[in-house]
Order: sequence, then structure tokens, then C-alpha cells
Amino acid sequence: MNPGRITLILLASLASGAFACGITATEDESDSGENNASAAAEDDAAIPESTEMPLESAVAPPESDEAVSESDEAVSESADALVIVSALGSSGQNDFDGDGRADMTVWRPSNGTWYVLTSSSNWSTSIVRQWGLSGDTPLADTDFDGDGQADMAVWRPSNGTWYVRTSSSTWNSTFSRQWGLSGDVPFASTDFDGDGRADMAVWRPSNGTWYVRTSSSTWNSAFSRQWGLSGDIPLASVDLDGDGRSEMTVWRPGNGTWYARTSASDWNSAFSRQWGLSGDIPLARK
Ligand SMILES: [Ca+2]
Ligand SMILES: [Ca+2]
Ligand SMILES: [Ca+2]
Repeated sequence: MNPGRITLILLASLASGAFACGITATEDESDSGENNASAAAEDDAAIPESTEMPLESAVAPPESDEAVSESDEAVSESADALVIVSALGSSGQNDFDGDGRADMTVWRPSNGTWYVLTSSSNWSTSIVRQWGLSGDTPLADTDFDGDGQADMAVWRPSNGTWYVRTSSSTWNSTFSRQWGLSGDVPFASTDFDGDGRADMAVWRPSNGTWYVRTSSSTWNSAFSRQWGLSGDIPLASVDLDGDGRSEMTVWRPGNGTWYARTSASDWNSAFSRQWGLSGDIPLARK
């Protein structure tokens, strides 16, 4: 579960009514219902066990006494529900048109389609692209090509593949990378290498390991760090040391403790603070 992701589900009956006006305004749908994502997959690497030797935890993690719920998966698989794409992320804007203001964005699981009402049109013109399938996890507010505009990206749990439509191609060109396995937690809008473009990162609950493909390598090189235990809540878009790169942070519900590996140490040094109690919700942008 990614508690930082703010994902709202409207019941289908409510959502379809609320959304009807947005659909009628749509005129620039460029793609048929065909999903190019599967054909576009490059599948250029299975996830390695580790490209670097896992490091010993600087703070010995105690056993967790709480399990992580998997409600995110349930959200994505709700065929008749609308997923309101989170407005939280690197810019917090879901800014597809690049004017620095938030666009109104939803992703529809039943047809894998993105509906964007652009701020630059005073929210009167839409961008619509089919991208993704029912069961995919939409990644909000993520900029892989670094042009300052949001791309359209989904992560597919069944094959652990990232599918991206780039804003620099007016969301017409795509690429994909296999990264992660079913059961992993994918993160939107992370930047571990600090190049201003989104990396592809997952956290694996079964072994508490972070796997990162870096954008600076065109998502071809990767590294990993063991950090956290099953039951922890991973928080990816947290920059605790302020160097513009993501920390690897988990919050442990069982003892209310934050454990962070710092980017400034290339994720080799760590510290922790007990802050919060079991039942609290750690707040972080997702
Ligand atoms: Ca972009
Ligand atoms: Ca990056
Ligand atoms: Ca940092």
C-alpha cells in the first residue's frame, strides 16, 4: 500500500454522472481503443536479485507487528470505478500542459483511458489518451522525459512493466521497461539520481528491498538497497537531506519509527527517529 497516494474512488453511479460533462468536451482523442502498451514492451531485463550487494541495515529493524494492506491493488482493479489521479507528486500539479497549474485528471480503469482537462484552456479543453489496462496502477504526476510536463504512465502488476507515453511527443510516443514483480510497490515521481527526470523504482515487501532504474541511464542501469521489513510503509518522495534526490524511507507502524537511508550518502548511511504511534498515518507525497 502506498498511503501517500491519495486515490479516491467514486461509486460508478456518482462518477459517471459527475464525469459526463468532461466526456462531451473531448474532441482530441488521438488513439483508438487499441492498447499499444503490450506491443511496445521491450522486456529488456528481468529484475536482478541485486545489482549491488545488499548492505547491512544501519539500524537493526525490529520485527513488525502490523501487516500492510493491499488496498491499492483493489482500487486499480475496480472496473467500474474512476480513479482520481493523485494531485500529489514532484510538482503536485499533474501538469500536462506545462503552465505550472494543475490539470484535472482522472484515469478510468474500465477502459484504461486518461482524461485531462487542461488549466491552460481554463479547464475547457481536454486531452484524452488510452493508455493502460484494467488492473494497471496509474502513476500520477510523473515526468520521465524531463520537459516539465506530466507523462502518462502505468505500472502493470501482472508483468511488472512500466509503460510510458511521453509528453514531449504530445503523448503519442511510448516506451516501456520491465522492472519489478507482481506484489511490488511501484512509486510515481521519484528522482534518486537527481537529474530532474523520474526514475523507475519499486519496493518489494517480501524482502524489504528497493530496486531503482535510473533515468540518467535511460532506465537501463539499476541499483538496489535492502531497507525495511515486510509490514513497513515505504515513502519514496521524501527528500530528508535536501539534496534534491529521493531518500529511501520506511515508516514502521508497529513502533512508529522512521528509518531513512540518505541519498547524500548514496544510500549507504541511515538514521531513524521514533515519531508517531501505531495507527498513525505517515504523510508524504507519493
Ligand atoms: Ca514529461
Ligand atoms: Ca532521475
Ligand atoms: Ca535527499
